[in-house]
Amino acid sequence: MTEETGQGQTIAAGDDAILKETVTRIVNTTPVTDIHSHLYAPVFGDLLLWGVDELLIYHYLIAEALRTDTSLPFDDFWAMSKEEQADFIWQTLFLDHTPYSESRRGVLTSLQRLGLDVSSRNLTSFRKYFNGCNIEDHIDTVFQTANLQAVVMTNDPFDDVERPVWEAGKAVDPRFKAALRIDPLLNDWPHAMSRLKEWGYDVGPDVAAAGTAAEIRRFLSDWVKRIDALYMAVSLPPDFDYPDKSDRSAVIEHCILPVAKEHGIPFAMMIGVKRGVNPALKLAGDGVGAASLAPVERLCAENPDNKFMVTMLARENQHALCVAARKFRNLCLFGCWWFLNNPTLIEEMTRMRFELLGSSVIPQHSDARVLEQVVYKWDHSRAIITKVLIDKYRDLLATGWTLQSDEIARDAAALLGGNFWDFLGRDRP
Ligand code: FIX
Ligand code: ZN
Repeated sequence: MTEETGQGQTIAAGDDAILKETVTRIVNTTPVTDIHSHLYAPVFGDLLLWGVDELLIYHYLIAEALRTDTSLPFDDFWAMSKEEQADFIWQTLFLDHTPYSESRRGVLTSLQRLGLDVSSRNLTSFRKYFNGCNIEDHIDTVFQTANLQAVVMTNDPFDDVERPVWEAGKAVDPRFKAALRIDPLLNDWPHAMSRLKEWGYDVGPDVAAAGTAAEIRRFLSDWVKRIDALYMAVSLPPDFDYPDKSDRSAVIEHCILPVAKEHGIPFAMMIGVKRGVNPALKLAGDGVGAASLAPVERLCAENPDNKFMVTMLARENQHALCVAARKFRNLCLFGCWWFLNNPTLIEEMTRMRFELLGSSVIPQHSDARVLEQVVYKWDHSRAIITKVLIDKYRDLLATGWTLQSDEIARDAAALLGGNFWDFLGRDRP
């Protein structure tokens, strides 16, 4: 039985059609904060990737195309122009074979939701549409279509194209938020050391030496402030351990943890990527491996005043990660990362997370590298979150509990962004 109250509509057991309609409407109309992407604000120029050719040469699709047409040597693919690569991928993955893999379906969802007729199979007409777009207006269209409120970039001070834009102090479109990405600092100290020296930081080979650690902290603090970083982030291999005798552990202990604590920002760890399993595939050549939860547990236990965000790449790690999140309130679990961003695995992970953590999780991020990808990534994930929520609410109603539609709206707002802002201790936008 349903009725209107001060908290919206009351939904009880048996109101299945109303439950489905209400959850679907609310999840679809709740704006998202996308907490991890590789998108850039327009001020970064060519770093902002967009358009159908970029969609087609997404590294997820490169991996699929080069295993589907095995006659093309990798080097010949890399020698092609961007447009030639896109032509090859379109022909191989969409015309010569049926495009039902998640990444291929994703291209079609994005094009369709932007108003293009994918049944035409006419790449030339898709190119024409994008050639006619003004980027500023197009960003508005994409944000509206995806119902996206804000997107967090991946900002790398070691990137020679990106760094000067920040150093020039140019204004950044406020919908694009910053995250300080520091992989070289943690995964390749000798290289990072030479760069830091170049930029005027007095560092040496021994990270734990007081002077060097202080200078690394100064570098981190300078960048956190310069870009107003919402968090500091790193991707880590499956054999990540902490503490150990590595430079990485020393940087975490002496530099990252104190700086993160001082600025009140989380340290985000993305664990389980094996970089360059097949180097011939370049950006498409990374793999996955199961990791240990022990370093995450130790970091959370030993540093209760630090905040940690964690996502893991291996399916095998998902259950233990949920359990760890139950133990540590300073641990925020997020997203279905990369090879997990497929409907089967998103659904499995979302169910498990809702069952173990209720609404205290960030179920998804897009990891979009190309602007229009946010449309499909959020369309596909919203549908799964909706489906799982309906099931969980239905089970709840079976106990005799009743639900207010405002409570469903509260849950959706938390899951699609609110939890992130709350964890940061910042106001929701
Ligand atoms: O390290 C990361 O942030 C990864 O997401 C990327 O390196 C990866 O290439 C990617 O795009 C995955 O979706
Ligand atoms: Zn990423």
